[in-house]
Amino acid sequence: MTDSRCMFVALVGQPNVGKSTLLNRVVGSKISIVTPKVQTTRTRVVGILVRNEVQIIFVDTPGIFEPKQRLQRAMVDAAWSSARDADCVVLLIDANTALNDHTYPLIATLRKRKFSVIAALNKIDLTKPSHLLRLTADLDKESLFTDIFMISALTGDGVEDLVTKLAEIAPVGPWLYPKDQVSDIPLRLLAAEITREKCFLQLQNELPYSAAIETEQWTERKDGAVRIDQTIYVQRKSQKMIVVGKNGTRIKSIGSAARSELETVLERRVHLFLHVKVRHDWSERPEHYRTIGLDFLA
Ligand SMILES: Nc1nc2c(ncn2[C@@H]2O[C@H](COP(=O)(O)OP(=O)(O)OP(=O)(O)O)[C@@H](O)[C@H]2O)c(=O)[nH]1
Ligand SMILES: [Mg+2]
Repeated sequence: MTDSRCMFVALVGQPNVGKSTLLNRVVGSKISIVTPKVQTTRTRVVGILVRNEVQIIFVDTPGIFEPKQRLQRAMVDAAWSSARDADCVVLLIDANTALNDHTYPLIATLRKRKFSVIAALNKIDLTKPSHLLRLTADLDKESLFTDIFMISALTGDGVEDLVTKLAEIAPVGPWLYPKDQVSDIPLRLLAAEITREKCFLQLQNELPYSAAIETEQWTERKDGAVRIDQTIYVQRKSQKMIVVGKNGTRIKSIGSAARSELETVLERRVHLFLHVKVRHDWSERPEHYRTIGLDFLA
């Protein structure tokens, strides 16, 4: 292809601002999990979009916050390293908030880099116009953003304008992925992420943060179905009891929600077997970080 163009766009922002929702929206399929809880995304997730001669590679990142534990540090580190490697950063801001002690340090860090930064005010479906105007004026004062978009990743409002802008500014260069590819996430990891999403949605409070999911086996069956065996690692025995639930009801319900979504994503029948194990130190084990694509930071 002549004059092909290609660009890496990192989606960064505080936890829960809608980065993963936007990624799924732009590529038109669910590749990054979404929940109402903060710190859902743990690693970088790539979504690829083709517009005429342009390939835009979106990188969804874990939310940026003040990390305390090792896993959180690795998550924030992965977010910043994706931003460093990008041609352009889209800083997502929840349009219902004001610039604050969490946003200013983010803006200050982005200012130090040489890539262009676009602001996207998300969740405008919930925002009063007067508030939007004030927030836009405050962002404008920062003299950092080449553009400020107002979007709703949930409804799709304004997203097309953002994508059009990105396609315009993409530099000349060869495509890095085949034309039809929408992500580079391995299926085993995607399957584990789907189960993790259901754990986030069905388990209360801190429990989902203490859980990690691994796809242990992936067995193709002669009838075209696939058998997937996964382990949910929790850190304490009491957590295992909660995940399993009375007479196994909770784990059954998590499994059935995950299986149903897996069947949609994989377009085939799925037999999902979930096992729960206590491994109190999973968040201290380097191999776990490798499995989900994070660096283990000393
Ligand atoms: N009303 C509304 N809700 C949204 C919008 N975008 C995202 N959400 C909701 O906000 C919550 C968080 O969305 P995510 O996409 O998981 O946010 P995130 O920035 O990826 O979060 P982390 O991975 O934790 O950093 C979910 O409940 C979404 O449904 C939007 O445009 N409007
Ligand atoms: Mg996310």
